[in-house]
Amino acid sequence: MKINTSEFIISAVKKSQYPEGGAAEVAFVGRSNVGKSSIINALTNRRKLARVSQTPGKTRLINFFLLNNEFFLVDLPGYGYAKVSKKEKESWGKVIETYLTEREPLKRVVLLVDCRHKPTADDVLMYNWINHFGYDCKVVATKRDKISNNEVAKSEKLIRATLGMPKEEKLLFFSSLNKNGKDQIIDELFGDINELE
Ligand SMILES: Nc1nc2c(ncn2[C@@H]2O[C@H](COP(=O)(O)OP(=O)(O)O)[C@@H](O)[C@H]2O)c(=O)[nH]1
Ligand SMILES: [Mg+2]
Repeated sequence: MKINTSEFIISAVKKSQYPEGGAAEVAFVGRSNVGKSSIINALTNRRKLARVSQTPGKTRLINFFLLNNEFFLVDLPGYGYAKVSKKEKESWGKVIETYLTEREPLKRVVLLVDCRHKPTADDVLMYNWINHFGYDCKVVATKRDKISNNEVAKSEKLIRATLGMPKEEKLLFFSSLNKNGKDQIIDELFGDINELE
């Protein structure tokens, strides 16, 4: 599959702002600063589709991007940024929860984790949530360029064990810097989008 077009549609907080029409959705979620905006830009071949921010924790909205005029890539607010108030964290939680619990067109959630670190308690919670609500889940380890080839196996083992991923579930590695294996990642994340229940 190829991503030919990508178009920002809307930033939403409330359900009433989500796009209508029922096109399938693939949501991206992860800790703030995990590289979510970067991978969205890399996969869509756009420099600034999702703003890459040096200051984490700035995105509080759900951004909907229409890809190939066919399906939505949904950018969920990052979680786990330490320097925000408890109240703000709760409001993000609500925004994400509302979307994840009540979004019929949502077919898959892509959980991003940093390949250099053990997934956090929030990552584990998110992974369990995605599975609990019955969405297909793909885990992508970001910033692959930051570790050596030798370190990949160790990273994979730690991520799998911490999240409790079943053996048959793939763990994908990606670098938004060198974009190695981009076509394969696109196929894995979007190729079967119209076949998912
Ligand atoms: N080396 C490297 N840096 C990355 C990669 N992806 C993101 N970054 C950097 O990590 C920081 C956070 O990235 P961003 O995409 O804004 O993360 P977000 O908060 O999850 O949207 C930025 O400084 C990026 O340049 C990657 O694959 N490799
Ligand atoms: Mg971002």
